[in-house]
Amino acid sequence: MKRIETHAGGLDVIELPCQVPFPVQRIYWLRDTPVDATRGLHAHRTLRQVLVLVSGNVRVELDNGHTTTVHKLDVDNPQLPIEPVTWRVLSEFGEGTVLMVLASAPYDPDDYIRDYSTFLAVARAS
Ligand code: T46
Repeated sequence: MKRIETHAGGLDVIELPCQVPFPVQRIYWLRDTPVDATRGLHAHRTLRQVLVLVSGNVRVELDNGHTTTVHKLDVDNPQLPIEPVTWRVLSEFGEGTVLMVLASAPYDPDDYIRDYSTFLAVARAS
């Protein structure tokens, strides 16, 4: 993401396709999340995504079935790619956080793995 500062404020740019490692087919954003809410708690079988923090801050835990990493998205660290077969847990949302997501495919409920044991079986078999 290119960040531009002007005397009247900032402007951030994502140019497609060169700055995203897949053709973007869907863009959505998470908003109005209560600060004590937890979102995610699932993995995707094939979907690739890039999280782009627009405002606020959020904690993202990524688990690939073998290791877990924690990412604090904020103004200095606004982007996070998530590859398929990664269990994600989003929590500690700051007040007014808006998290945009660039996704590689249209919405498909069948791509979701919402059961953690099923996720572990898929992750460890791949
Ligand atoms: C992800 C995290 C970061 C749709 O109808 N279309 C859509 O494109 C999406 C993303 C969701 N929905 C429906 C499905 C549910 O009824 O919106 C409702 C909320 O979705 P979900 O509970 O999956 O929301 P989150 O915030 O837990 O997860 C979302 C994405 O689903 C997921 O892919 O990685 O944001």
